[in-house]
Amino acid sequence: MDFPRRALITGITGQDGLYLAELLLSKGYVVFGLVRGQSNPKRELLHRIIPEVKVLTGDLTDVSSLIRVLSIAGPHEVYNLGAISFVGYSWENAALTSDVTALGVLNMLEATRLYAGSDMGKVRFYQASSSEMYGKAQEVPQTERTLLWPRSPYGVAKAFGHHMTINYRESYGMHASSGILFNHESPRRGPEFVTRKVTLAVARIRLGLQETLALGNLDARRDWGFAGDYVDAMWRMLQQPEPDDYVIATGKSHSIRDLLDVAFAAVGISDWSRYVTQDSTLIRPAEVESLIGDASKAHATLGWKPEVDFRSLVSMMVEHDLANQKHLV
Ligand code: F7E
Repeated sequence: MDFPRRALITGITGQDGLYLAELLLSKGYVVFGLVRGQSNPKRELLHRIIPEVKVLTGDLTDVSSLIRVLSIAGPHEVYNLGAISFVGYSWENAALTSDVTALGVLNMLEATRLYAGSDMGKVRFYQASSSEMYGKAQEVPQTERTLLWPRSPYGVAKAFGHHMTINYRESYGMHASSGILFNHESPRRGPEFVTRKVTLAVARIRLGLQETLALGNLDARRDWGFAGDYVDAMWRMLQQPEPDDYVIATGKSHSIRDLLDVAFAAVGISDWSRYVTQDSTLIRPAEVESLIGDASKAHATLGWKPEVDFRSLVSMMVEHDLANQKHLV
C-alpha cells in the first residue's frame, strides 16, 4: 500500500464532506476537496474550518474538469458526496437535480475509470446513496435488497447513481461501493433540513429571538443518526477487500413530533403546541411517510455501529444553536 494515502472528496463543503475530511486527515491521508464555481464563498469557510484540505475547482456536470482534478489529486480513494441534496427543492428543479445528482455520478465514475486506466485496482470509489431511494417503502425495515420506489426527483436521481455504481463494479471490476445512508444530522446540517430547522428555531424561541416555527407534515418518520458516525462507515466500506452495498442506519424511527418533544424539552418547554404552526406549502407533492433501516450487514462486515442516539443528537444540536444564537440577544 502507498503512503500517504490520498483521497478526493466531492461535496467537501457539505456536512458529510467536512466530517469525512477531518476523519481522513486524522488517519494521515492527504485530502483533496472538489469545490464548484468561481468565488464560491464555501471555499473560504472550508479554509477556515479545515485549512489542511487541498481545494481543487471542478464541477460534477463537467467530466473534463473531473478528469483534470483526478490527475492532479492522484487519489487512492474517491468519495462522491456532491449532490443537490434537498428533497423539497428537487420538485422545483428536477432537471438540474438530475444533471448533478444522477448524471454527476456517471461523470465521476467515468472520470475515475479513465484515470485508473488499465490498473483498475489503483482506486476505490464510494457513492453516497440515500434511503430516499426507498420512498414508498416496500418492506420494513429496509435492507440492501429492498425494492427501490423513489418518491421525489431527488430519490429517482439517487437510484440512478446507485445502479450506475453497481454497473461500473460489474462492468469494469471497479472497487465501487454504495452506502445507502439513512438521514444523518449534526450541528453542521443546513437549516433547510427539518432537524436543524427545528433545533435552530427552538434555540431562538428560548432566547426570545423568534415566536413560532412553521412546519409541514408532522407525522413523517425517519431513522435519524449522527453524521460523524456515518462518515466512518464510508471509510470502512473502502477498506474492504471487495466492494459492496451497505445500509447505514440506527434501526430506530422517530416522527417529527418526537423530534419536537426532544428539542423543546432540551430548553425546558414541555408543551410546544403554542409555538408550532403548520404550513401547507411545506407539504411535499409525494411524501416518504416512514423509513427505518436494517444495518445488520454493516454491523457484521464493517464492524460499524452508531455511537450517538437520537436524544443525544438532538440535544447536541440544540446546545450548539443556543451557543451560536446567544450573541443576537
Ligand atoms: O425532511 C418533513 C419532510 O428535509 C424530513 C436529505 O439529507 O435525508 C434527507 O432527506 C421529513 C420529511 O430530510 C418540514 O416532509 C416536515 O418527511 O429533513 P428533511 P429528507 O427529505 O428525509 C435523506 C436520507 C437524503 O438523502 C436527503 O439528501 O421532515 N418535514 N416539515 C419537513 N422537512 C423540511 N425540510 N422542512 C419542514 O419544514
